[in-house]
Amino acid sequence: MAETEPQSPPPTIRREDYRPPAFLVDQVDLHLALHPTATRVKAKLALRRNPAAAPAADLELDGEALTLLAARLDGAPLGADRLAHLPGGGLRVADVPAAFTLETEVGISPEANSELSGLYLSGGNYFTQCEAEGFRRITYFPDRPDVMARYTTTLEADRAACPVLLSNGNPDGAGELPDGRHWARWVDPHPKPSYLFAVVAGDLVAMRDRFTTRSGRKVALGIYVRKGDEDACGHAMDSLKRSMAWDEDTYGLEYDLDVFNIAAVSDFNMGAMENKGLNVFNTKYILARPETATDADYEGIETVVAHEYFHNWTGNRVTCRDWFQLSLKEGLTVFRDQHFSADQGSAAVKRIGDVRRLRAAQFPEDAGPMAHPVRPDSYVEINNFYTATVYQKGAEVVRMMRRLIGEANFRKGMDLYIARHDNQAVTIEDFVRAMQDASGTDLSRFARWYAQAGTPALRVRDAFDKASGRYTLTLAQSTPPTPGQPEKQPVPIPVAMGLIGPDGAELPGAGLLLLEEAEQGFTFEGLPAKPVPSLLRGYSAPVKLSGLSLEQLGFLAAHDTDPFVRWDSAQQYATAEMLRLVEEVRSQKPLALPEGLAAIFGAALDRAMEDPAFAAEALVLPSEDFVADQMAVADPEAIHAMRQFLRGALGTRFSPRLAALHGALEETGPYRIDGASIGRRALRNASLAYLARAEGAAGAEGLARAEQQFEAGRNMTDVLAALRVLADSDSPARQAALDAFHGKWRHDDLVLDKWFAIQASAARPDALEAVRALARHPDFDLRNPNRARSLIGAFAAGNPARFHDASGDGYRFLAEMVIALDAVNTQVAARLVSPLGLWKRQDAARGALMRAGLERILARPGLSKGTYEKVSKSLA
Ligand code: 0A1
Ligand code: ZN
Repeated sequence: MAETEPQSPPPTIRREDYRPPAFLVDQVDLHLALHPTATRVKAKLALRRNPAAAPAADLELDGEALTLLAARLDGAPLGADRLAHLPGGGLRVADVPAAFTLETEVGISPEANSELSGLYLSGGNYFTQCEAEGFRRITYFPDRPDVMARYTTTLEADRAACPVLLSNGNPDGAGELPDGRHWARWVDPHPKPSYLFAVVAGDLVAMRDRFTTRSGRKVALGIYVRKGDEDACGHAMDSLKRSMAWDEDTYGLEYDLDVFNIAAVSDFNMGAMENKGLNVFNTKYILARPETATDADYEGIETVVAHEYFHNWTGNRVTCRDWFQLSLKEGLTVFRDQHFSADQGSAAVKRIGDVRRLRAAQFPEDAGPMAHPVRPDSYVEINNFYTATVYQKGAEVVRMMRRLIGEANFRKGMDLYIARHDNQAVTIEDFVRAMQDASGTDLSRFARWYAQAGTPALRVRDAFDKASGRYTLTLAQSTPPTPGQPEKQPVPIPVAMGLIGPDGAELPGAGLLLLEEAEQGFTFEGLPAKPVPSLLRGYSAPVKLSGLSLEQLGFLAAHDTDPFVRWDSAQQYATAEMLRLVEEVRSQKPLALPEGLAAIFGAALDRAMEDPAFAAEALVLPSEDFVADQMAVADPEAIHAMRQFLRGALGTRFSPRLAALHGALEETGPYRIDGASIGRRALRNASLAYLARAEGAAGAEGLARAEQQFEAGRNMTDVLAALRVLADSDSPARQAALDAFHGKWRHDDLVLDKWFAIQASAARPDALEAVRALARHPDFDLRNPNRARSLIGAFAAGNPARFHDASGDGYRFLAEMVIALDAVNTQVAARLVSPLGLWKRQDAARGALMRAGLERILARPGLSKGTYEKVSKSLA
């Protein structure tokens, strides 16, 4: 047998190498005859040479996993002398005229498509996913976002198997065909990039509604799901209508087609996709019933439905010139969905959740081997750059810009951006320029936020001169080096702030400081006494603030008028105490509950009923990963022991009040998903979790309450919170509860995902064994991304104590799973690599074991380029 050829590494794509496309496509006429293993795709493209590009004699089209059946140029068949297959699957047509039509016919197999990119089957129905580069798996095409074309799509399929035939745009006829087949045509009047193309076909049913835009356009809304799920679309539909109204009210942006359809699919690589007029959603972000969906699920649906809808303007009408500009649509659209959700309920609680997610996902990315700017400079596999940095940090950058130029100017800037660039594929510079021109503010330095990776550290010092009443705040910034960027420049950091007097009253002087240099002093005159500075109100910049004393943090936690700073100061206070306790665990000292922390916790309980949603956030201790991120060398065992100790000690100390809250907040009425009800359930379940960890009788009472709450089964939020408490305990009721849950929900995929995830993230000593057994469970399916993530992702990213087991078994498990998955679905495989990449944070022994896991993956012959990129960069 021949030796395997040594593989040459896949090429790196660089932003600086961008060249305009040699050919443009004005019109695309597609005809898809759907068949599970032999779908035929006919494409007729009206092409012309791009006057803005260097002239080329040959046309090169992207293609992947296509079988070419026929090709014609201006009606004449193209022979082998004019056609060449390119490495990777593309097609070259030699010697083409300045303008022409190209017709191709290809064969594809949706059934063989486990990658879930291009046209694939899920539960017998057809779906497409074309972002970023999936359209080339459907037909030969210049598959890049700066080629915008008008599409008509005709679908043909067996009527019994596929009564529903959907594509982008407006419907334009349908009819019968011989042999039980039928057809439908869709016309999309708006030019679009190929990544927004979509087809959905199969045996689906629709929940329907209507929306009239403010200029009077009547839009037919449809959410397509599998039979039996029609009753679970109400929240998604309601979220959609609220999103449509919000975008009109907030940005004057109206919907632009006669239909807006959403189709839900159980096999999907991401959350959802904004295809023009036909969004495709992971069922996780559509289906919700009180018995099956948690409050977090309801919130996720609202956010993701809004996000995809908002893309219609920020992404679809104005799109990206190339994939380096991804944050142009994603950062802006995340900012818009965050703003929308904040407007639907408590803005402060929403902001706290968003910042928590930023710190949990983006900060580690920015400090790890994959760190990249919001606008990356290079990539190997673009699918690896749908990251927390591009999405969440990108949204923070837009938010900062809005704070700098003001709300009214930001709105003007949005209007200008859309007026200038409607139906264009543009760059981040174009967006910043619109904001600059509309506001008259020079944003050239601010643009560094898009170019520089790494989380800036912001350090504060202060001084007070009693005699003159002058108070000086000195702010200093520095950004750590990241791969490929050893030196960093200062970035403009907007610091929203206030001053709090010793009596807790807000003093004059609140406002916005702009730190533009490495270090700057800001003075405040005429103060009667030394104030405590309240900094980064509303989290005005995505930076790590330090320099306040424990005393100042405790004071802000109690007195600040800004709810975000109140919450964050308590978190920072807890973090400092937790870091101290970790050292005590390491030197085997007995641990004691820090009284300052107990006081903050007690005060949060005292005020809990004023704002239960806020209180629920305030009661949660910083996560184990967050604490690890603050250490030079993490110690997962010690961190876990410390945090478990604290949870138990707080539960014990406050058990009467926790029990009282749990009792008082019991719901008797119907399930409601308004912010107030969600907040009360969150507070009640946070109380339960502490109570169940208390020592002695209180803890036993907590577990008994959990059992009762599990059995009462009023809604999935309460059931799951109770099950989580039991799954994390040694209660004899634990296994029975897990079994009962499985027995009841084994036929509901989304609920079963929760059952897998709860066990994978339970920090019991036997967790990995349980996870390995679950990977062999008949209900486990590596091919389903939600299921794979619920087990593997929940363990590797959500169970630090067990993933980092000193034996290295957790790392070995993840490496095995990534290897198995890479043969099935490379996108999901590559995403799951991330936890192994953070080996620099661990001690030398763990670091070596983590690297061994990465090396094992890398040694695998035939590894995909996406997984290769993640693993090789993680080892560098
Ligand atoms: N644009 C979508 C995200 C998305 C990206 C890639 C996908 O397939 C590989 C699917 C969805 C969004 O931001 O929601
Ligand atoms: Zn998006």
